[in-house]
Amino acid sequence: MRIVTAEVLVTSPSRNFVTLRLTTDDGITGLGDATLNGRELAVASYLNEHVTPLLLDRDPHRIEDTWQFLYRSAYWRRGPVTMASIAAVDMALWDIKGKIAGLPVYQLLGGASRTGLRAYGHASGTDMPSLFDSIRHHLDAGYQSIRVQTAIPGIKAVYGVASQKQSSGQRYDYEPAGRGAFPQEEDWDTRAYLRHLPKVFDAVRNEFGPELPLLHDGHHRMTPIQAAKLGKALEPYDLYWLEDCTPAENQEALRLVRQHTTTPLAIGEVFNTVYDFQALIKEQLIDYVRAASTHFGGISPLKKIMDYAAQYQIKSGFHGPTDISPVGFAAQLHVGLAIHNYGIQEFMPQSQATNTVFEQNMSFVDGYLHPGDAPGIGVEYNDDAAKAHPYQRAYLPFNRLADGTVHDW
Ligand code: KDG
Ligand code: MG
Repeated sequence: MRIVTAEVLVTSPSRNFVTLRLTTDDGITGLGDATLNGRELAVASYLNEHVTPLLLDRDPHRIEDTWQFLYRSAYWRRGPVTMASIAAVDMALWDIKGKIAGLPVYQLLGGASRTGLRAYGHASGTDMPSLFDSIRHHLDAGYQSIRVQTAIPGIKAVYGVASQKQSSGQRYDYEPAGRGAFPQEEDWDTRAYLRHLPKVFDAVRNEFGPELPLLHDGHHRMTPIQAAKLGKALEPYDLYWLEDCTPAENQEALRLVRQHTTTPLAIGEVFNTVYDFQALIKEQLIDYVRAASTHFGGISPLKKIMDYAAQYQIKSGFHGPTDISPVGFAAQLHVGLAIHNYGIQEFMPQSQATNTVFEQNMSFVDGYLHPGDAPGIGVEYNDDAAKAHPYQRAYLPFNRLADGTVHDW
């Protein structure tokens, strides 16, 4: 068996997606997600110019060999563009292998370790009543774990607060990347955030009681000592996790944070290789691995990092915003179903237009996700629907402090 075509498909149903489709000489197709929010065409170009020509005539069964060949033969290793490209190839090959075997990918990874995958949803509000409404809305929709993001007095728009207006005047809904020629500028004040957030969690616990698992995303904005202070301040509210409390590239920061707080820590949505997690796992500086199949080199390395993490009782919390396409999302559901050390899955539903382009088998019932039992990854690409949505330039926002300094977004 050999690969005869390799197509890079770019579509923008309500946001941009890059998908790789491989076809074998038997006519079996495999899909992989290569979406890198705000830098989509760099990955499309990397795939088109440097990867797809190498895939033709290769045996699609050789997933590990193809992964190692693409990783090592590039010489210039790692980085989000390279690893999203390799991820797409890896996923597409697992999809093909599953279709050949007539089995969903989770069966090839060892079979199901559970019946469903607990998911958390994104509640947010500009004030306490709207936040409570949003939490109730998520509970009514079946979510049994809730991420809480809130507006901060004095700050115009904050990551994750759906009802706020972006600087463009549009609602800051699920997708933070704004279509347009230039990234939108937002404002930020960490001291105001640190003063406000514990009050919000205090109110949420009083309203919803001690049982409900609550999560929060700090989105890389604190210094280590600020993150330590926040972790300590939130301890009475028993968070499931505090995510991305500091910028992820300074991994030593987590040592300092860990010395000061027992609030569980999750990090790694911007990591792209197992090496980024090496020290964090070995030194038990985190509790949850936030990698996403799409930005981490695919299904194969995601399974490997979770097997490594299992030795240290560290669990999964794979990144699942809408910039992980339905293909990448389903791919990591297969991993989550198979591994023993599953924790929780972030779930942000896609738009109707996206769900028309990507035909899926996934289900979400009573707060639990399942990738379905279709052979392979379980997602098909509707070319006709995709063609109606050409690429549109879009950028993630950036932050400036009151004195004009650029800050982590
Ligand atoms: O493209 C950026 C998003 O993936 C990111 O802002 C989402 O932090 C995020 C999350 O936890 O979902
Ligand atoms: Mg995050």
